[in-house]
Amino acid sequence: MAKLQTLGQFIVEKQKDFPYAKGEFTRLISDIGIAAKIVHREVNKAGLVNILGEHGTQNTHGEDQKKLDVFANEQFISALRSGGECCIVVSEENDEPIFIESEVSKDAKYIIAIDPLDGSSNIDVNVSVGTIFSVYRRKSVNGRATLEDALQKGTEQLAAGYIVYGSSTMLVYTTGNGVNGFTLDPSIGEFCLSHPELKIPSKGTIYSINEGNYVHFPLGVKKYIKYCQVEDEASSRPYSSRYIGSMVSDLHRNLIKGGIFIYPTTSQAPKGKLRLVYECNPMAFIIEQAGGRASNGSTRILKLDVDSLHQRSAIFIGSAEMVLQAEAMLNEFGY
Ligand code: P6P
Repeated sequence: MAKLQTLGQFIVEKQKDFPYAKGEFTRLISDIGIAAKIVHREVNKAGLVNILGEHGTQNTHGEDQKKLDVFANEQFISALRSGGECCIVVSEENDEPIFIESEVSKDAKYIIAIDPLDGSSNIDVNVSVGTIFSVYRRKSVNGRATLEDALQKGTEQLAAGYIVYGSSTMLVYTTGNGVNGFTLDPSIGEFCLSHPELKIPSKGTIYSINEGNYVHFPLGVKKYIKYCQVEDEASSRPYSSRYIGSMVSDLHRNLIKGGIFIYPTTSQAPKGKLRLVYECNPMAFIIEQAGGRASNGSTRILKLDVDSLHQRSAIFIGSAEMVLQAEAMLNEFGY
């Protein structure tokens, strides 16, 4: 029986790997872990506590009943605010950055970009959802942190991770020294190391894309989808099509089994749908650290300029050989 190692024990042991240790990162990740446990609790009883779907219902205090993604957003922001290490939160749920200026956060150096509950439209039908987060260090040196601190390229990330609220709740993260996965043991309320040094297979037999948009895809994407469907025993094709509609769940499966996830530009979404800052960049950092590849079809995701908080990007991400194949077909037939 392997020795049980909690997330907290792991971070302390690995603190030497984190350039700005001194416990700051330990505090950040443990704050995120606490919020994740609270969200886990609500996600897992969502159908019972009237926390589903639309606004309009009232709780006992006459307040609007929170949609689960709003609830999750509040939990992460509250944990980061009280933790004192975070000076800006960029959230999918908030148009503007949240500047944290409190006594406890006066020396805070970190920016967190977060999608608090990605895929939340799935929650009402009991399909797994996730949280995605990125950690940056502020570049401005004194006074109030600035918007520019929140508009850093993906290569500047100090850490990135996701929580997937599925058949079990897992936290997977990287600080640039590989990827490690922790499974929540609700009986002790701890994330425990369950998937050390995760590596994505260099090729797989799963492709994940919403083929309902086929008519709107660029020709290169159409050609790649047909490539996946051709019978060719030597390359284990046709591949399997697996698409949950929840990025964290699709990417977590492909990280473990191998595969490619694609959300390309379409005629209706000419810049793509997924958001660069709190979806594409963190997932690209994690997948690259696991030995995979992530691009917008031509440019490495982590190298893309970040011009606005909620900008969108196309994304081709997963097993390196599969992403390279897709990029080659985009290059030949058009983006
Ligand atoms: P579509 C969920 O809404 C999300 O942001 C990602 O989690 C998911 O991969 C994608 O959108 C699904 O989008 O257009 O295929 O429903």
